[in-house]
Amino acid sequence: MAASADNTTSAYYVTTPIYYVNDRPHLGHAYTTVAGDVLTRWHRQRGEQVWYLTGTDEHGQKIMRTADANGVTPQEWCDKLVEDAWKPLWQHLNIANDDFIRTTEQRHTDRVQEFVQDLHDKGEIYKGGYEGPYCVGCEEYKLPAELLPGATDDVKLCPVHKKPVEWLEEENYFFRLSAYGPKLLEFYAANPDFIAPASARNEVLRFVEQGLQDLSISRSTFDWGVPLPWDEKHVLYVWVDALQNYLTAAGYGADPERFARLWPASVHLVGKDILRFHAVIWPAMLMAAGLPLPKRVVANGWLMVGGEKMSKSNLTGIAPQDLTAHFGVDAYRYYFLRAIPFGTDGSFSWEDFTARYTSELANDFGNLASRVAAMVGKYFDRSLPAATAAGEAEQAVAEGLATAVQTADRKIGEELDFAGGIAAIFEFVKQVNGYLTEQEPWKVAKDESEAGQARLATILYTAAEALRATAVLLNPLMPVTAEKLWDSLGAEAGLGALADQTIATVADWGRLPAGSTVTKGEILFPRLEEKPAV
Ligand code: ME8
Repeated sequence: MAASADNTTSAYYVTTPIYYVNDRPHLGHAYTTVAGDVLTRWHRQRGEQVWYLTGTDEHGQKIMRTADANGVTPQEWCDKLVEDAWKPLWQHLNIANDDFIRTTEQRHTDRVQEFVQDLHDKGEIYKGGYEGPYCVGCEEYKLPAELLPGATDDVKLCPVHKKPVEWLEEENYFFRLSAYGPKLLEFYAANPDFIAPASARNEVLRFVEQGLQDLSISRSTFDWGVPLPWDEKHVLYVWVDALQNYLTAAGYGADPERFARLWPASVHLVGKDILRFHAVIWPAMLMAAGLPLPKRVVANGWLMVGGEKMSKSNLTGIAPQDLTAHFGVDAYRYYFLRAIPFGTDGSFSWEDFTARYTSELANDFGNLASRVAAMVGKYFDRSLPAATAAGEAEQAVAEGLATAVQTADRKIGEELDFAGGIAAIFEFVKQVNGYLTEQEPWKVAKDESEAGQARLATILYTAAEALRATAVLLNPLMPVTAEKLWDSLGAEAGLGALADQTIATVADWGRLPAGSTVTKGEILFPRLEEKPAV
């Protein structure tokens, strides 16, 4: 069968980091994964082909030690956590990933061996010795200068984990990373959008300008990893193994048609803690292999607690599920992206979440939806009337929508400025609320003249049409709520499924047909219960 046109166009391919499975997922992991989900859903809503990848990083000393400490094999440990904790959370948060990759899968380990063998054959890998301080938490050799003082003179701490580093001395294989400094700098200069935000880009530039050292890419003191094909006493360094997941899942070495469609990746989403791996080591490895480089690496900031990066050892004690149980899944997806400008650090608080839930979601948006449905029910027996008396006020709402769509599409779809894009959509929601307050349909309803009824019909049509567009714009962010709104507007009968509405047409005014059956569905954002004790 001939490939259809669809199969040959390139897809918008977004990845999250693959997370270590030494523990359960926390708010920080969910933050990056929700961001990627909103980004890919936005591009799907544009009608583009999309591929969204997440997964788990299962090799290395950290996982091995955790499994040991729990009296199971590393594979048993990974299998259990992936199935019991990681996949269920992504399902719970409505993450629409197209694939889930695990680095212990054979589809991955085979490709990794081929990739490193190729680099070895090309002379990019050589044997040497290395000694230095190593942090198992980071799975990385550290530079003595970056360590923090410990309890005694001979104890030094990792600056990220604040735990003692270990002194390692090994015979390893090395990747000639140092040769790639100038080529990387040239690439960054030619591709100013490769790394975002600007602060992250500058940090990487300064780091590479100082000169790069060759990278130790194998370990021989433990065996939980991918064996080097030419020397099976060594396993591949976990980061080199992990980074290649992006190639494996794209079909590298296995499915040329898919690989052509997906590679290079459009966006690698990462936390800023792992930016150097993605913006320095990874592109250098790809250059060495002669493969195209990803288009962008975008780093999110840290969710903080008590002034420190939120991590497994420093949790708030709040799991994502504790928050969704209280606020609901859609509000959870909304809150972190709305409250923290993407790329900057931010703190979470129950108070702030509660305040935004109440004022933005329940009052501004939820109430608007239920008021409009109630009035169409009351005055027009649930049948959406036509707007026969539109004037300047209605024109202003239509223009407000056009602006919101343009801004949100640029900010969310291109700039990954989720907070800015969501703000643009909610500005529009505010504008519609203001329009109703000014037009006072509940007063106009008392005017039984033909002109009065035509005005009432026009006002309610305008508000319902604005909600039609809002449902489409919020679908990538809050899919369950958007679907409820779509149902309540009776939009499917005239316009088809919500998923099939495109961003390109969302601002075309007047799409929702008069005569649609508008019903008051369930309340979109119910009043919150008392805050639970956590
Ligand atoms: O680094 N705030 O895995 P990991 C925001 N396996 N984001 C956070 C966060 C926080 N407090 N804590 C974690 C690894 N994250 C490697 C990746 S990729 C080839 C290999 C998010 O389990 C953020 O995206 O430590 C960060 O980069 C990632 O989780 C680290 O997850």
